[in-house]
Amino acid sequence: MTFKKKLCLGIINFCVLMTGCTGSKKSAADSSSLKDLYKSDFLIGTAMNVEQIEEKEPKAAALIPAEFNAITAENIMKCEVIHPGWDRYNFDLADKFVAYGKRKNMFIIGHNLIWHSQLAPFVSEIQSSDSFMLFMTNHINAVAGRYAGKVNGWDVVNEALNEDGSMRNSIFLEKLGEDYVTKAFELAAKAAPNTELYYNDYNIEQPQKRAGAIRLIKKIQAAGVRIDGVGIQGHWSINKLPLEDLEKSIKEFAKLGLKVMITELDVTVLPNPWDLKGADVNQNFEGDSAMNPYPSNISDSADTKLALYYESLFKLFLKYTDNISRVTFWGVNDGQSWLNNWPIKNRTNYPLLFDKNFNKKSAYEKVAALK
Ligand code: 9MR
Repeated sequence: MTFKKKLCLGIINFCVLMTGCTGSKKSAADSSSLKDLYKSDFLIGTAMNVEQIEEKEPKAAALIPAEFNAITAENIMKCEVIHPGWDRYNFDLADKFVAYGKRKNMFIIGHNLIWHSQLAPFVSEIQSSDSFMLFMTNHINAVAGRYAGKVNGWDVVNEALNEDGSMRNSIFLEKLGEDYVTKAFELAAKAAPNTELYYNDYNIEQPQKRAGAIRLIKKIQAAGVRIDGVGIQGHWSINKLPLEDLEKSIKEFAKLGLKVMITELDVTVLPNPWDLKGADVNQNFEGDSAMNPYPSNISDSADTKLALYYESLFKLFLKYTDNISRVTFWGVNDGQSWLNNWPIKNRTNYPLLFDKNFNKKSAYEKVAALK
C-alpha cells in the first residue's frame, strides 16, 4: 500500500473511531455503502441494463448511485445496438448511459469496441480485408470519438483469446490477422486520447490463457501503442475459487505496468452441464429440476458458501489495492443476472450481492465487514 493510500485510510479510520466514541457501536457495514467502504481501495462498479439506465425501476434507481461509483454498459454499446448498419449508428441509449454517469459523478466504462460476439448482421457480409479494416476504423472513430472525454475507460478488445492462450478464430482474426488487436488500440488511442484503454477477457487468471494475454499485451506495448489496463472478467463458480491463479495474475499483469480490474464479477451457484462427467452439452437441460436446485430460495448452506467465497475474493483484492483500480459486478441484483439464462435458460441463480428484491445478501455483509 502506498503512503498516500495509507494516510487516506488512516484519516478515514480516525473519523470512524471518533464517530464510534459518541454513539452506539455500529459496524461499518451498518452505515455505509460499498463504494464508501472501499473508497480508498478501488472503485466499486456495476453493469447496467436498459431499464436501469432509463431509471424505470425505482429501487434500482435508488440503489445504484448509493452503492456504486463506476458503471459499465451491459449491452447497449455493443456493435449490434450502436452500429446497426455500415453507415448507421444509434447512440440514443449510449448517450443516456453516459449522461447518467456524468449526472451521478461516476466512472464510466464503455463496453466494448471490438468483440466477435453481438456484432451487427452486416459485419459478417463484409468481404475484403480492406473493407473490414475500414469497418473497424469507422466503428472505433465514430463510437470512441463521440464519447472522447466523456467515457473514462473503454474495453477496447474483448475476448480475443482461446483457453489455451492462442488467438480466438474470430472474424477479426480471419479478415485482419492477429495484429488487429494492436491496430484497435492504436485507433482507440487516437480517437479517445484521454480515455483509459483496456484488454478484457474471462479466465485470464488461468495459467495458459494468462500467458496468452501477457503475449498479446506485450505485443501492443512493443508496437509503442497505449494500453492502460487489463480486465479479468471474473465469471466464477461456487465450486471453484481460483485464488492462487488469480493472485499470480494480478501480480503478473501489474508487472506489465497495467492497472488491473475485475470487470464482470459474478459467482454462479448452479450446476454447470460442462462440469457433469459425461454430460452432453448438446443435451437439453431446460426444465431439468436437478439443474435448477433453488427455484424459489437459495439454501442456507449455498448462501453461506457464496458469502465466504466473496469474502475470500475481497480479502485478496484488498491485498492488492495498489494494483487493482476497480471491481465491477456484472449486474445489480440476482433477478436480472444473465446467469439466469446461461448456459441453461430459465433457471434461478444467485450470483450477486443483492437478491432479486434488492436486499443485501450475506455475501454483501461479508464484503462490507472486511472494512
Ligand atoms: O450480460 C450480457 C447478456 O445480457 C448478453 O445476452 C450476452 C450476449 O453475449 O452478453 C452478456 O455480457 C457478456 C459481456 O458483454 C462479455 N463477457 C461475458 C458476458 C456474459 O456473457
